[in-house]
Amino acid sequence: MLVDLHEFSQQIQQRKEYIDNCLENLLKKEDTYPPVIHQAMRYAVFNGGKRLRPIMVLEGHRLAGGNPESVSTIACAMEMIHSYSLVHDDLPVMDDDDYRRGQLTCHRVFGEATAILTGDALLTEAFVLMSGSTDLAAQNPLRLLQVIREIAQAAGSEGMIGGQLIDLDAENKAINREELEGLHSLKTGALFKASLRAGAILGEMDDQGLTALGQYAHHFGLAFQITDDILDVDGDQFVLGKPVGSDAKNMKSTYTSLFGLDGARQLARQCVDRCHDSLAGFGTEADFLRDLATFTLHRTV
Ligand code: GRG
Repeated sequence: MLVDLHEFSQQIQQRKEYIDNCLENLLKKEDTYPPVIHQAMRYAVFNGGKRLRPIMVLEGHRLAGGNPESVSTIACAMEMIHSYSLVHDDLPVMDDDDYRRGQLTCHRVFGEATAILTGDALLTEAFVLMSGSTDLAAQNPLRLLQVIREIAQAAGSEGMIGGQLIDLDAENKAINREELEGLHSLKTGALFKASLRAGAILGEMDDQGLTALGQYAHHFGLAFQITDDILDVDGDQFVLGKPVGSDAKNMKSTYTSLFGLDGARQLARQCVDRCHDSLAGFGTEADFLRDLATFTLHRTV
């Protein structure tokens, strides 16, 4: 860790507040006709999320030498895509969750049909915003097209949606480490990778740099997923003596069910080391990303 945890969480907080402001301006107001869908879209986006994907878009651009504010629309679009995925993931037909981050889930407040439409609307609006980024289009239309395409692919059937499908399919089945890694690199890693690359592509970073950022994001996604699994079981389930990784609704293979809590922690540290290795070609300008990876090991939410 190059800076202390407290100082770094303040840096994240500042960036999160910047993104929140941009989202506030970009999302349609609650009284836009028809109001219910616009209320639900805002409800889904303003739920206390960490804004990691948009932070990565800004950071990729800054690393490429650009002004992060010039890619704020792309950053917000990534958050809308992420928010859509969470709304759909919480639906009764998927994870059937009543709460997300301590707040009632979208379908519990607005009903299932509206929640499906809310996810659809957030995904669609993300592409309305990105394709309407006239400043970026004027600077380099081909790079903007490349970014929109990479983001669509990352969210689609060979990216996040594909990962979600493999995950659903893996319920109540034993899967090995390779399969678990494959599904999470699609389900979680693809959006991180697209976010970091999007900012960097728009900043005209060279291919070597882009490949390195892609590798960082891949390992970051895995570290993030492993720590997610650790946070899910660390505490209650052990205290209550339930089997690690057990779930009231279904059985899923997780990093903690495969490797135990200590094994998962060790794997997370290895992924963070790989993140740092990926950044070897960058100087101190990449310290934020180095710290972000290390910070993942200490996260509590
Ligand atoms: C339903 C299309 C569709 C996709 C769902 C992303 C996803 C795929 C499901 C989310 C469920 C989940 C717990 C995934 C594991 C890690 C993860 C992506 C957690 C949520 O991301 P955070 O922690 O969310 O960045 P916040 O709340 O900070 O926005």
